[in-house]
Amino acid sequence: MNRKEAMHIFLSAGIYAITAEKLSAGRKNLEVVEAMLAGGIRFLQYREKEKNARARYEECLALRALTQKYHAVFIIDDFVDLALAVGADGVHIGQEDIPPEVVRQIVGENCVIGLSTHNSLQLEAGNALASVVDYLGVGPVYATQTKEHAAPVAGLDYVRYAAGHSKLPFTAIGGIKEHNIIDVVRAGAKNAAVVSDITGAVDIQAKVCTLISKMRESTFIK
Ligand code: TZP
Ligand code: MG
Repeated sequence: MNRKEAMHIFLSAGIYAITAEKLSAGRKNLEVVEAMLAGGIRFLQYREKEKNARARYEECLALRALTQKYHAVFIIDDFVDLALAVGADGVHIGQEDIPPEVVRQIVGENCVIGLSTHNSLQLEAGNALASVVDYLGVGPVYATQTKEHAAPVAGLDYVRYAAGHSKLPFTAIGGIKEHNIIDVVRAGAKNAAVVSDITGAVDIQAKVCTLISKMRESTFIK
């Protein structure tokens, strides 16, 4: 799909799911992603820092085919070469990765670029890149065990700041779970990225359905 269509899905998806095989109760990414898609996930990030490049490539080829079947957006965390190699829809980069302008030169115009931000300064720098970057990550909203060396908790205050100041659509991330997602929406997030609450769920499909409906519900009552 093209970049515009992918970002349309970002805006309507509500939940942005991210893989974490280590936090998937012994299940493989492929099985976990099948359940995510069956539950209604349409925006997915492959985040796998510890496997070797060949293993990531093989896995992403299978995930690309699967996400295509569901017409879901497929984003790769960190690895621009991997995103190009498997024909992913986009790439997600952090503050310490290759600069977004350079990533744009590499991937071309038809590829989504997401950029993580952790504070208002980084958000303003993201605003200055609004013609290069498609969406921002905003967090960590709450403490998380999922990301090693995560930035200090930025809290709901940072979500409120992003809701008021971001020129780009954004996803809130970090410690977001079924019990607190309503607070994140009330702080102004229209998209929430969830890792361990989904990958660790006994019934992933049911968890995804619950998160999506809570997201929709709370958007209405806001
Ligand atoms: N970036 C900021 S927090 C985070 C990432 C990748 C991990 C969020 O994981 P969880 O399990 O939803 O707290
Ligand atoms: Mg990264």
